[in-house]
Amino acid sequence: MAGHAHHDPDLKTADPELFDLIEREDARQRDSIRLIASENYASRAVLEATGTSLTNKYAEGYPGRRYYEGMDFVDPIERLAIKRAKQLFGADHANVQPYSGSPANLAALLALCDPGDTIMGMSLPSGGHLTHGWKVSATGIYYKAVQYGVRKSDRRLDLDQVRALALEHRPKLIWVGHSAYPRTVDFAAFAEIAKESGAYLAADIAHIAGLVAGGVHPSPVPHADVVTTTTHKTLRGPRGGLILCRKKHRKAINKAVFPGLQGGPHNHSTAAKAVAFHEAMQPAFKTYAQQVVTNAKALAEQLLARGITLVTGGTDNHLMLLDLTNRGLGGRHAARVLNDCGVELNANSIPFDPRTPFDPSGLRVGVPSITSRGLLAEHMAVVAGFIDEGLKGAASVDTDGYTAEADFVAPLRARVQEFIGAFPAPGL
Ligand code: DSN
Repeated sequence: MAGHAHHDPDLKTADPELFDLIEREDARQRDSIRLIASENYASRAVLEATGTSLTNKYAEGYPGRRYYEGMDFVDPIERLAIKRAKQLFGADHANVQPYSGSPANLAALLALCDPGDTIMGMSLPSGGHLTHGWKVSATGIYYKAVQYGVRKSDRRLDLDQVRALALEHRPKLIWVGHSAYPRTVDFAAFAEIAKESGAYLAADIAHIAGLVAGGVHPSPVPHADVVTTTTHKTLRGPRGGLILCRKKHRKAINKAVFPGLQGGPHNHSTAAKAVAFHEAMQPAFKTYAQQVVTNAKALAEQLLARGITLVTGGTDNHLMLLDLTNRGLGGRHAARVLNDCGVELNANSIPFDPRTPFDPSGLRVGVPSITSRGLLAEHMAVVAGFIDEGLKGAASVDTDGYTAEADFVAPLRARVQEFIGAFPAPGL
């Protein structure tokens, strides 16, 4: 005799309100040109792995040394994820448990530094990340953070400044990495500076992990003590984090992630990370990574041809920063108008920005998502045209009085939707 009748309806039946919101988000992602540089479309296989029974299981500890029973399948899953991450990036060790990029970065600091130590990182307004020591982040509160930036003349990383600051402040650890920098990073040069100043080198490749995995951006793995990343940006995996490190830091990194910072790992994410690492080892992913860089260059050219200013004049990676100063537009207003037109991107500070971080002078544009939908270089003229039209629309209306009812919005949105609708969105 079975126990209680087990009422287990599907989501649509159990929670129609929530189901409807998710359906509408699916449609929004299908119908817009998604240009947020840190986003992507995960594959159906990745999404499937995240929605499994693995979410039911606690697994504090590491494979073979857990604090819970029932590890028959969770251990092999985590071992597989670790093996694939090491193989994909050619690393000595991988910790696949970080919940996301910020916890991964905090774990790297916990492993290699003591509270109050001096650390160095690229400043947020120059294109760095909060967790590289920005003042409102735990990494800027618990550590003495020295921040480097970009050169005024060309808005590129100033390695002379990095070296001078490192020799002056003798940080325990130097971060290299960015979330809004459109150029290739010279990890070997950073490693030289770290060595000269007696610092550990930590590389945060969250934005470019897929480019590194696909061989179109140099890898920091041979140069850095620790490499952190998210798994959901150019790498196209589930939301999550990953730490790679040299053998000698393995124990410290593992201890920092658990029990230092986190409790039970999210096994459903671990499994989905394993799927993504497997996908990233296929020849098709190399083609994808190459296409990302090709598309970014093509889009940059098309934007420049329309008189749009790009910080550093172009891009080497998956993203570009538009400087709206000469269009007399604020980033926030421009981003809002473009979003209403079906072109999703984010307002972003530009180096030496005269405006505030909440309403900065720039827009950040990335091509990982549209490349996942199969757009090629030849399509970038259309995308640039939509951006240009949206910006002209934004400039034609009063910022305060603007609503999505403005005349130009609906027709442009319809054309955007028709264009992007021809490219199937993975996973949806
Ligand atoms: N939020 C990410 C980005 O958009 O770049 C960085 O953490």
